[in-house]
Amino acid sequence: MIKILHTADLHLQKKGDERWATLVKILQLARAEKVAFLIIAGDLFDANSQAENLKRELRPLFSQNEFEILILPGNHDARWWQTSPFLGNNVKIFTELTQPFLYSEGKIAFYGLPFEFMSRDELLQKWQLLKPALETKRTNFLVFHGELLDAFYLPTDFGDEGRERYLPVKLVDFSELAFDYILAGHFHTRFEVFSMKNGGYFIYPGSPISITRKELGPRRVNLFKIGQPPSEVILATPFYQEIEVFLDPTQKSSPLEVVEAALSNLPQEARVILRVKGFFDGRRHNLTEQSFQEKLEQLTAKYNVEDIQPEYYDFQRVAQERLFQEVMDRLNQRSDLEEAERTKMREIVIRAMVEALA
Ligand SMILES: [Mn+2]
Repeated sequence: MIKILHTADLHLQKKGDERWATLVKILQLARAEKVAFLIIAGDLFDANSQAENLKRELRPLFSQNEFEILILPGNHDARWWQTSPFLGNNVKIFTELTQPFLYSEGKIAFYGLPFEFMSRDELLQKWQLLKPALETKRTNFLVFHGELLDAFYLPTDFGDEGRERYLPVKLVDFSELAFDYILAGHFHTRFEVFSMKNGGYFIYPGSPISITRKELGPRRVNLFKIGQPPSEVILATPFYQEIEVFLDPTQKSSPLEVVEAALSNLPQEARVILRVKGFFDGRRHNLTEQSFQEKLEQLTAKYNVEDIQPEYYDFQRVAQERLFQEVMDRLNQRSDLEEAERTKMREIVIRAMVEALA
C-alpha cells in the first residue's frame, strides 16, 4: 500500500520559527508513517525572496529521506522556481503541466500546474491538452494551487490575498478527466474534501499552521493510501481559537472564574482570541470595569491569549434597583419559558434599564 502525505501553504519566512518547526513536524510524520510521497501543493514559501534565502537551509531537511518530495509553485512563490533551484536529492518541482512525474513503472502519474494567472476558460483549454494522455489504467494525480468555485469562499479563506481570482476551477471541469485525486492548496481555512463525478477526490488540506487569525482550530494534513479516500490527521502546531465567554448576571461565581474556566483545558498550541460578553454585578463581586479589565489581563497572561475583545458591562446600578429584582424574580418563576428564552428576556430587560438609568 503506497502512502501519501499532502500539505500546502506553509508560507515559510525564516529558519527556526513556528512555520519552520511545522515543516520539521510534517517531515517527521512522513518518516514515521513511511510514506512514499510528500506533496506540497503550493506556497511553501511566503515570498520569492524568502525562498532564495531559505533554499540552502532546506537542503539538509529535504535530502536523505526515504520518500519523494514533490513541490508545486503557488501564487506566493511562483517566480522563484524558474531558475531551477536545488532543494535536495529527493525533491522534484512541477514546472510543466504536460510533463508528469511517473512512478511504479508508470502506474502512478503526478501532474502539476505551476501557478500563473489564468482565467477559467484558459484553464479549460489546458485540461483538454491532458485528456488523451490520462490513462485510466494508472492512478492519476493532479497537484493544483487555486480556487474551487463550487464552494463559497471569502478572500480571507486564502490567507492574505487581494480580490483577484487565483486559478478558478469547478469540479465539473474535471468530470471527463481521469484524475483519481486532485491534491490542492490555496484554501487555508480548513480541511475539505469534495467528491468528483468520476469517483475521484478534490482535497484542500488547509494550512498546517495558522497563517492568519481566520484560520481557526487545530490544523491538519492529508494522509492516505492510494486507492483509499483522503483522511485528515491533526498536527500539534500553533492555531488560532476564538473563545467567547458570556457573563450571566445571575451566576454566583465571579466573572474571572468564568473566564478562567473557559481558558483551562485548551491545548498549548492554541492562540486564543478571547471575547468577553454579557454582564456582571460589580458591587457583588467587588469589581469595576477597570479593575475587571486589569485582572482579566493578568489572568490571560498565563494562557496564550493574543487578543481580548472587551464587550462586557458592569450593570451594578441596574442590579440594585428593586424593580429589576422584581422582574428577575418573575422571570425565574415562569415555568413556561425555555432557558434560552429566559436568558434572552433577561438581557432585554438589562439593556433597557441600563439605558433608562443612564
Ligand atoms: Mn497560501
